[in-house]
Amino acid sequence: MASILLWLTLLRLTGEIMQQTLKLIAATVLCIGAFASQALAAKPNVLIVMADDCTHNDLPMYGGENAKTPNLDRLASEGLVFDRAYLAEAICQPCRAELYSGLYPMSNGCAWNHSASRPDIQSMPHYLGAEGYRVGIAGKVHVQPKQSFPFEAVDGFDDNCVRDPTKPHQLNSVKEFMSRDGGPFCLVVALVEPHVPWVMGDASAYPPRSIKLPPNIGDTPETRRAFGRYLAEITYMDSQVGQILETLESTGHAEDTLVLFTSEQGSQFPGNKWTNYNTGVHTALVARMPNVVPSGKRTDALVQYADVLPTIMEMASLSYERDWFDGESFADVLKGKSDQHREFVYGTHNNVPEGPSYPIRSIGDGQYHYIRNLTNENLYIEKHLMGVKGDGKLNNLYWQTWVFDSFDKPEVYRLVQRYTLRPAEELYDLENDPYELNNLAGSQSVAEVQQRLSGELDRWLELQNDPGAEQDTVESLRAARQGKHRFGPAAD
Ligand SMILES: [Ca+2]
Repeated sequence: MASILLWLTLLRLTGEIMQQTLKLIAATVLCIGAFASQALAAKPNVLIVMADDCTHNDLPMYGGENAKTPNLDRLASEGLVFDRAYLAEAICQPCRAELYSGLYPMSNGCAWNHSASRPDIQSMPHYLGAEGYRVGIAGKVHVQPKQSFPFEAVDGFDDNCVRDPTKPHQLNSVKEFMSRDGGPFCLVVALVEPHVPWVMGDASAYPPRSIKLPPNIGDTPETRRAFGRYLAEITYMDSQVGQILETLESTGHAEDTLVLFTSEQGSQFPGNKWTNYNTGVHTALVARMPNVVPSGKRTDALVQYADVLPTIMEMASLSYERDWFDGESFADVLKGKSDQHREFVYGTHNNVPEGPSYPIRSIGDGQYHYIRNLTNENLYIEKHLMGVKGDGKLNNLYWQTWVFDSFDKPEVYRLVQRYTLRPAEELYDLENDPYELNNLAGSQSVAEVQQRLSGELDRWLELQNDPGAEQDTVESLRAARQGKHRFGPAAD
């Protein structure tokens, strides 16, 4: 009898233990479930929309006095506008390689247009893909080789800068990519406006005579006509931004997506793209994410394209090693916790194959911008401005009118001179001279600034293992195209 009682007691105890264990398992499962859903919420989608060859301060949000951009204005009112965002090299391919890899041109290997990054580097698709992201690109890709940038191709947008106006873009594939199950998305939509040829949009909305040309643009009738076509493409680009954001909204992801808009580098007009001037390397950057990124605010934080990928990693709570990137995360700026980031932004220009060798290096601290022209005894020539090839749409003819009008227009002559014949060193106060028309280099009043920026530029060039003029050669470009990069930190 006693043994039966003992047996029953044991059985009850075992039952209780079992019950408690089951409760514990259930609680653990619930807890894991809750953590998993929290972790999922911590991985936002990312949508990067890029313009192409759009000078940042031709946009109204940066003081542009001509272009109409209602969609970008609305995005700016909903997000955070960066007043001091830069890229290292004001040409399509190198700046994209920097953005997607988080590495400066010398580090990722793409320091010339139409070249290639190192075949062993990792980029956005690798780092985010390893963390469960679907990483896609629609439109212009223009980075090489494929193994360094294994984006999923998303249809619907022209991938060629030379846009065919008879083939409209369509948003079905973008929508499908955003809506698809299977992890968060990171999607780049790289538009090809307002890159030449300027064939999209309604140029009649910008009558040449009513345009207020920026002070670094030569005032000739042909330039005014071209500028009107460029402005029409900016407005067309803006309408695409609006449609892409509407598509995001329609998928229900407007709230859990970090949206970044950037203008890429400056326009084809002389003194912007292909130069390290402020209208070349200074880019528009707007970030939006409801309840995370402050809305309707601006920041002076100094940031650079190499910072964007580590920023996305931090915004998604993904761990990474500091030495994976040259850039550093500015997530604290995005979250409204800080208004400061870098002390300096750095720039490079190699002119081959866009024209004869003309290496430029530069550095900025937000207010002052120091530019070093390494072979300034040579003429600066950009072959795409000569208009000798094509039908004049891609290789525009306005530059010849600058040269022609130099005869009796001193202000145009000065711009031609500024463009083709440069001093060894240039220093500008961007706060008072954003178009960089008054070179302060050598002035006693800014001697300390020049020394500080010049010294820091030297330090950076050494870190980058940059050989200077020797890099801007056909041989170096050819080696890079073959994946046999001759210089740079990774070549050691
Ligand atoms: Ca471009």
